[in-house]
Amino acid sequence: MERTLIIIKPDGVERALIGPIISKFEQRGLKIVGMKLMQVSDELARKHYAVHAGKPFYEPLIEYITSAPVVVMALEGPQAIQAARNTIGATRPVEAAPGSIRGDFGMMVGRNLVHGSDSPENAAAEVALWFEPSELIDYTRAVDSWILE
Ligand code: DAT
Ligand code: MG
Repeated sequence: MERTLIIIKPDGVERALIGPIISKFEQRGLKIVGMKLMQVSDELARKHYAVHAGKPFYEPLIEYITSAPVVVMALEGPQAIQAARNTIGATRPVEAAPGSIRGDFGMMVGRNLVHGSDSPENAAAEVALWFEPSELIDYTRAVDSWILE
């Protein structure tokens, strides 16, 4: 089992797309093990996007992610990182497949609606950065045997 960190970015919250975005992950079969609405601080934004520090889009990215509340989730499932990335779609929404979140709802890279961790190492670090252990809930869904072989 893997866990991955998902952020519904400020445009997703402001555009009233929280429900449709969560539905994509829920319908896929990914299990929500943590979820909260929060205003991201400048400090947390810079930690989360540290890998992009110095790039031309870094400051606009920090401004964007701190510009309105976000919904942050930890999702669990087999190969959850790859499954979630595919459900989110390509970084540039015009290149994202129809049916993906960015492909269905997005137009531009700087308003691409969702973040998803990109590797097991980053997923573990990001889940730990955004959630306290006590905010992550272990439970079994009654439908799990219909989703997981
Ligand atoms: P992703 O969010 O698909 O993992 P990433 O980690 O490469 O993409 O970049 C993080 C975010 O930074 C991305 O969602 C949007 C922004 N970004 C990335 N590359 C960009 C670019 N060339 N121009 C503008 N914004 C960019
Ligand atoms: Mg990334």
